[in-house]
Amino acid sequence: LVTERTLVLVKPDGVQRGLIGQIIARIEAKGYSIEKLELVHATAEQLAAHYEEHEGKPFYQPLVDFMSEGPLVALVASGHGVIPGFRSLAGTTDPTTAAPGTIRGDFARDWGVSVQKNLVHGSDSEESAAREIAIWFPED
Ligand code: DAT
Ligand code: MG
Repeated sequence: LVTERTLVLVKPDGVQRGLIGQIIARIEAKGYSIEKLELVHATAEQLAAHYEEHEGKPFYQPLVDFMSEGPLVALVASGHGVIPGFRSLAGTTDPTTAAPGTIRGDFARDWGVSVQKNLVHGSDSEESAAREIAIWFPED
């Protein structure tokens, strides 16, 4: 059994709405372990690195602005298949169509208004996870 690690962010909308506990509860209920966890106000450098794949897209600047509106929770979760597993818990990017039972499907409120306020981030590949963990937990 290979233990995988992923980088999860509870975005500023999730922190502001008091959803940290419910989101982490779902990660733990699935059987994943929390290895690292930090409440942090993201720096411009961290967000530029984290979202470098989206630089130049029309939603990039609003996204980075939103991500610096308030503190967020960065955490490393581990477990077999946790990278696709957490993205499955999160639901699709656009909360409008995120399935009921997913974090975005159950809790996101700004459907139809803002795709970016979708509560969580989860790494999309092993390469992304390694890169993103180094951004939020540089001592790792
Ligand atoms: P995900 O977070 O599901 O991996 P992504 O990596 O494609 O999605 O995009 C990163 C974030 O950017 C996403 O969580 C919300 C925002 N975003 C993506 N596509 C968008 C769009 N078309 N309009 C506005 N915001 C968008
Ligand atoms: Mg992504």
